[in-house]
Amino acid sequence: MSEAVQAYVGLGSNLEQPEEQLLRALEELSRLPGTRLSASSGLYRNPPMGPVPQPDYVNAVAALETGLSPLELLDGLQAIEQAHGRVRIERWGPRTLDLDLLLYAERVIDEPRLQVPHPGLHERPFVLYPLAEIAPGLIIPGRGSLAEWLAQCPSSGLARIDRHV
Ligand code: 5RY
Ligand code: CA
Ligand code: CA
Repeated sequence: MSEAVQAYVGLGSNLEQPEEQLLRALEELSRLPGTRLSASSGLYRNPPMGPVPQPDYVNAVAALETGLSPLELLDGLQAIEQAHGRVRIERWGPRTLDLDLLLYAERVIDEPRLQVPHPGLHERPFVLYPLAEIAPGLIIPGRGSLAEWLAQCPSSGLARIDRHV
């Protein structure tokens, strides 16, 4: 796997035992073809952002080393979401599992199916804080350093969940 690259995936859930959804998803990410889980952040409980009233979320970020192309990886993420029984009732509504391809190597991708870096990444505390745990020195292609965005982003409402393991 000499052409393997580093990719970052955001995980979120606010239905049907969110913590368990995320722990299972981390294991499934590590089993994608040609892919290794190189790091994962802690789990953070936090209030929903956006226009839809819904339960609190649990969010985390995973670092993958993968030989999959961006669209192959996206297919893999969507297959895992489906396996978690994700159903779309409304845009930005509650979900059993959401997996977002946040970053893929240093690539900037702007296609109908896939935008990388993820368009919301740099302004969402539930992405920035867990990402900073596993990749503090990261540069977000086209947007600058993670540290600078983090400094402008209040951590209010984010509670790291103790994993009694
Ligand atoms: C804003 C709008 C829509 C932020 C804004 C979305 C999650 C968003 C969420 C999640 C938490 C959504 C997308 N301004 N809230 N809201 N975690 N996803 N905490 O994963 F994120 S819908
Ligand atoms: Ca999302
Ligand atoms: Ca998504």
